[in-house]
Amino acid sequence: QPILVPVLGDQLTRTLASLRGRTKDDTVILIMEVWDEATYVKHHKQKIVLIFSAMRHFAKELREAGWTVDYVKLTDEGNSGSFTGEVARAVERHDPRAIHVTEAGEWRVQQGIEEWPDKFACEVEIFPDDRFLCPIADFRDWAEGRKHLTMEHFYREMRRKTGLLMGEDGKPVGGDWNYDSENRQPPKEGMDPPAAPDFEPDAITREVIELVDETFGDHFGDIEPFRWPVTSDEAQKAADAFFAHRIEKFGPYQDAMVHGQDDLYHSMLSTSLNCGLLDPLEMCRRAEQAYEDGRAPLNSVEGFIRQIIGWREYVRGFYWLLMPGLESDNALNAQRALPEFFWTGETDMRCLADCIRSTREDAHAHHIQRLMVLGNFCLLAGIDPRAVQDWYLVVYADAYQWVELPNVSGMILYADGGRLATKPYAASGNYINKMSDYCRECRYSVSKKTGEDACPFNPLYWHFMDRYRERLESNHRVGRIYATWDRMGEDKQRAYLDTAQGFLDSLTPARKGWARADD
Ligand code: FAD
Ligand code: DLZ
Ligand code: SF4
Repeated sequence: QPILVPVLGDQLTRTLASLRGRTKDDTVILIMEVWDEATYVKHHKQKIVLIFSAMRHFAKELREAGWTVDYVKLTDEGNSGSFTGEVARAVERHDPRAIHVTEAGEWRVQQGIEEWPDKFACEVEIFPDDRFLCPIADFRDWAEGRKHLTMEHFYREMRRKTGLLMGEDGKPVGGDWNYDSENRQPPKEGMDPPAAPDFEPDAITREVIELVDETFGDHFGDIEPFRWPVTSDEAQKAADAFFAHRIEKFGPYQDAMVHGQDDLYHSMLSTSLNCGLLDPLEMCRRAEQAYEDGRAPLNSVEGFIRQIIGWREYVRGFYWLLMPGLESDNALNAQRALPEFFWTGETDMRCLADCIRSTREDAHAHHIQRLMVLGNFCLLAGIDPRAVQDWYLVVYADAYQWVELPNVSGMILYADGGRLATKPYAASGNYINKMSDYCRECRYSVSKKTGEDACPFNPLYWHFMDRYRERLESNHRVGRIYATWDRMGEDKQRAYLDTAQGFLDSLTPARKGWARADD
């Protein structure tokens, strides 16, 4: 009797906890394309292509290395459509003595796995996912008794724990923990970052593209050109290119936005990290090496490492700490429907239109686009958190709920009541103008505050501040802004509020069925 090892679509790692230590002659690895996962939201077509193709390539590599892989295709006869259903069928086929599975990344899936010991007669062992550097229990311990879950404090512990950028004396290399103040440069005129590599679809990917096009043709997003890495070799090549050509300027231009340029100096590694093709700690060590070799400055390298052992680990711990409540949190009681233009890109707001274009074309937008353009809009306009969560989960190829939800509910919407961020990241058009070239050719004027031609972010900002005065005035990081508001006088305030209200009333709500078949 073999041991059955189900491997989920974001567990495509040879050293996965449940695979480590297994021997080829008594193991059956089960990989399943299932309807439920492909449709619990209507994922961007490229996200499904990426995951199915990466799963098929992973199975091929394992077989070539001598493993027994039971691979269930979406269209296989009898496919039950769910993980539990497919494990049940595999138990019938293989009569295993035990099931070994690594815990799921997402709460929804983990709930299902936790029922397996009752459902199946054989032993079920659930392994912690140690591709993450901070075990869920350690995050809980860290969080216990803390009023504020400040990422920076967590990050410093992770630096100490991993030894990354730490001197012999236990102090951070360079003397500071954080070089963020050096990492906020606006884009330079004529900036021309070396392009991130594209990966041509091979026969396996082409077959998946056809399948997805036929089966999920009504899902959001362009299916081609498809350029994501789908094997660990390709992902390593993407990483090589980043560490050779782009990490140097990663830090300074991390927050910059340029119309039509989607990658800039970003690593473009999240899709590979999240489905298991790359190891996060190894990526951080490579960044550290680039600093030690003098190929990249400390602010870039520290910035990159902080995103991974800081933010990435932090949001994952935060997710497991606060689920399932986090999904329904709505501290600001935001109720507005998502505008239709989030799906069509048809808006005169040039910044939003460009971010949505990149999202549609590549299933990607970089961090500051997600945060300060798309996210800031949703915050200011008071969009219902559930609709925003669904959108982010659908549209990005790197989106899994464990990383999407804390970013959406905590970082952009303040829907968690301020447990992740100490203040809402609300900004007027001025921020976008400073950090991008969007405003120059926009139909709206970023310098106008009220009236038809005013950049909508300007009146929306004050509309938001006014709406939440009672809650925000006592926040020491925002409260002072109300003195400015009060100095404006009633007429000006009225003009702001009326312009914002007029704009909000003009928004067309998204039609049903974009994010979920049954919404
Ligand atoms: P880089 O800019 O090169 O950063 C390096 C790595 O750091 C990323 O690959 C990622 O693994 C990690 N990282 C950076 N910022 C974050 C963050 N805030 N949270 C977690 N990890 C981070 N990232 C996802 O992987 N999946 C998501 O579903 C996702 N949803 C987001 C939603 C919102 C509202 C916001 C504001 C951010 C979201 N992010 C998400 C974080 C971030 O935008 C992406 O990780 C990043 O844009 C991916 O591109 P990159 O690999 O070039 O990142
Ligand atoms: C996102 C996704 C999709 C679209 N399809 C599958 C699938 O058919 N089979 C699978 O194993 N995984 C898929 N995934 C990724 C899973 O949703 C992911 O593994 C879980 O969310 C982890 O909790
Ligand atoms: Fe965006 Fe306003 Fe600038 Fe237009 S003017 S690009 S809407 S910030």
